[in-house]
Amino acid sequence: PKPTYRHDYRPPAYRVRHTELRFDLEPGATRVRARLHVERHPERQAGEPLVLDGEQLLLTSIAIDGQALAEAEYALSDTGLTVLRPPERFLLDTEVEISPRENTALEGLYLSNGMYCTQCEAEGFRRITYYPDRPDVMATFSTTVVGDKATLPVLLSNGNPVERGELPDGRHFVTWDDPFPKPSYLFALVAGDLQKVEDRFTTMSGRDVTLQIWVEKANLGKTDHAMASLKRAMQWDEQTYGREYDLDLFMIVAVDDFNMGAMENKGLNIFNTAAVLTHPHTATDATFQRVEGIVAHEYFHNWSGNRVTCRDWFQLSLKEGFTVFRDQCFSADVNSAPVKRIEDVAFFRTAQFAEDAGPTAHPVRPDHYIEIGNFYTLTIYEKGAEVVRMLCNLVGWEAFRRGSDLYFERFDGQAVTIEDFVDCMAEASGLDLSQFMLWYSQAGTPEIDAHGEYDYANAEYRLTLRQRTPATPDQPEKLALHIPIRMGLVGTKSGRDLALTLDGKPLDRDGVIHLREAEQTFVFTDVPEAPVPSLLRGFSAPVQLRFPYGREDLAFLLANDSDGFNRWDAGQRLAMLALDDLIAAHRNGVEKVMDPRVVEAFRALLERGSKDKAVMAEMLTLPSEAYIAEQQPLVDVEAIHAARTFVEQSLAAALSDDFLRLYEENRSDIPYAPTPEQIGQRSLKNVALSYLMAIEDEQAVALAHQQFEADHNMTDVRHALTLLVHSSRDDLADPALRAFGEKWAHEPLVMDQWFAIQVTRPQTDALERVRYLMGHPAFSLKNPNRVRALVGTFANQNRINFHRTDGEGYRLLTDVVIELNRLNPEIAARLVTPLTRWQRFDEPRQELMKGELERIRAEKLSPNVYEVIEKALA
Ligand code: B3K
Ligand code: ZN
Repeated sequence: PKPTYRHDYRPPAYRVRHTELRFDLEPGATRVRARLHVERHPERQAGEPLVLDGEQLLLTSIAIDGQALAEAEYALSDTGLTVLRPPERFLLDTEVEISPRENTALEGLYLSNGMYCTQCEAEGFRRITYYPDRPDVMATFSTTVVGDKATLPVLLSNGNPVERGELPDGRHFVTWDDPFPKPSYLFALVAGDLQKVEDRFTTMSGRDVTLQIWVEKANLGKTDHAMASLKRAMQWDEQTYGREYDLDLFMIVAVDDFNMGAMENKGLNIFNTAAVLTHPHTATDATFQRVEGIVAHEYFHNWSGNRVTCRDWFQLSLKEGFTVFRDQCFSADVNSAPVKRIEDVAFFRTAQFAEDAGPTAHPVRPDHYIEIGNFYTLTIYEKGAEVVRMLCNLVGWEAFRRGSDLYFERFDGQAVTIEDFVDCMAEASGLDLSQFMLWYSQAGTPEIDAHGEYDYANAEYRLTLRQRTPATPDQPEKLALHIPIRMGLVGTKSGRDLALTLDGKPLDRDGVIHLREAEQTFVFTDVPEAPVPSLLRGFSAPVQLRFPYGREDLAFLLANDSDGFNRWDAGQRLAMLALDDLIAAHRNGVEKVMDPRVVEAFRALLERGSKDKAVMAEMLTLPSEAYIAEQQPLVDVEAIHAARTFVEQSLAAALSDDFLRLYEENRSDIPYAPTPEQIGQRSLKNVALSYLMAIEDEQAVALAHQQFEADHNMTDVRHALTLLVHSSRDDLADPALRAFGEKWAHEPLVMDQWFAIQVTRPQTDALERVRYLMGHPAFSLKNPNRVRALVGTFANQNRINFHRTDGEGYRLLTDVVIELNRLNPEIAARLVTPLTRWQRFDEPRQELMKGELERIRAEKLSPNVYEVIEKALA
């Protein structure tokens, strides 16, 4: 497979004005007839060939303006069809045959549990018909779906239904018109035995929109939260961005087999059941919140993605970074804003930092790819969102909103670039954003080394910042970035933020300094008392910032920082210092001793309490093993696990009365609701229970058991079950697991949780369980949710067992990746990720991991897996 380069972009030679499709649905042989209204691009010469993409299609007829083409007039290959000398303007008719039943890659048209559905982004449409399958070709679509009326009573596509009728042989049809020009990646079709839940929304200009969520009958009771989230999102986008919905109908469909969370097809969003269905007894608080965020994300794409789309796939972050930023702000507004930020940053610093430091690191706007399906990454999505957030903070919300209005007005109906977006922001704010553009082209996580000095005699504080971005694959040298750093100086006497004067002027209200050079010193004057600096407040830039804080400084910030995010971060940094010592002790075989200052800081935190219980729960949560690993020069899996367990147990032993009180205070019998208050309360209670169970005394065991048996809601049941299953006592684990598994055998999404809980057990039998459960009737390698729950969870979240020194964890993952390379390359290429991070581990593990990567390389590989393996072994 050959790479595609960003610099090779050329506008298409031909445009498609209108696309007419007709599907005759049959599992093994679906007929697709396409009529494309084609015309030459005005800027391109006459007589150029028309290049259409097409894969795994059987062409049965082709004609131009009603005239069948002779064989010499076109050329067919594995990847497409070329019409050699087309006229200026013409109708192209093709007919192909495809097999949805054989489609296990879940790209294009496939069957999921008896229903037909599509996934076209990025390049799935070429598995449906011959087409210029690129986002800068935008056409209106008219789609007729024909199917068996008994088994496929519901036939859906984009836009509005305009005609329906009966056909011979028990078949029927519906025709859909989508009046908005769209690229092929936003096309969708769904057909099956589905039921709908309906609601309405009136837009700000008075359009009455019908909202429908389509599900299998058994899931009818699980759509309330998604529907409520959709209405909230529609209203939020009107109020916040002035964007309203543009069709009379908005549909969501839930499907079992889906590679991603969801897809923003125009007027017909298709969702993974895991990203849309909820019920208090089957879904946890985290799932409720995830559903809310994804429903909003896909809805927001209607403007940031659909009305204005990407010129080419290198611009993917144009729609994804902006839309993730929009959904993050939405979730922050309708829930606890500080907790949303803490959760997002904790995840980002673990997973995106790891991506940026590994062999698949790439810029927010890549320069080349082999398989675009491999670029739906944390860098494109989450780092892209951080870059948009920095833009918003740099220009201020008002200018950002003006820039956004300008962008949507100027480019409505077009396929554009990241420059087009940033130019609107520059124009609306009058700021020069040229240095800022480096955030889009440079890969890697910038590292900032900071140090400060207080000059008592002159009442000055000098802060020196040095930035450096490490080399990444094919980017050895990096330039200095424009990095906004929000900060404060907290007076050690007053415990308050001191007024900041920089260069004789008060620093702006937000307290942002701009680092633009490799090294810069900022001199703050009129600093009346010695301060502790609070840097990178709210995680104002996606960087790794180091400052030589002492433990007293961190305990002080944990207690006094006015920025909630940095209060949390101070606690994390404090825990990290203690963990570092314990990791060293473990490695050197020295007895571990708990740092009393950490215990005292936690005690003070527990005594102070907090209004926002969810924030409190976050503050009491230790950094994850994955985050700790990310902070180490070389990952010592056992030492990290031992150190973290030791800290948890030490805190539990020293503060068990406080945790017990916290648990009791936050118990509640009121009926479940996914409100921020209830969610915060449950998190805090469950954090307390985790600490209590860390020492597994009789009382803790009894509480966990009671909570499991009470069966009040899935959040509490799942948490209790996890603690029982992860405890050292199989007499607790086995019966609880059995009861849960039997009760939920008919609910695939709950069985996913049952799988995940077992395979994250720290006990040494975890790996054997994975192998055993792969034979469980509820498991299937063909369903991405099952694969993620069982194999993905094991490889990513059970670090001590996945990294077993006998290499069995690596072997297991490799076996699965090899199978999936044939069945579903997109999922295979994602699943292999942990093995690609081999550089981070000790020699023997490196050898084992590379050996497994070589075993994969020896297979006949899909482009997806090929690209990842080549990078990992480069
Ligand atoms: N745009 C889709 C991504 C689908 C890509 C699959 N290869 C989901 C989203 O970001 O909303
Ligand atoms: Zn998206």
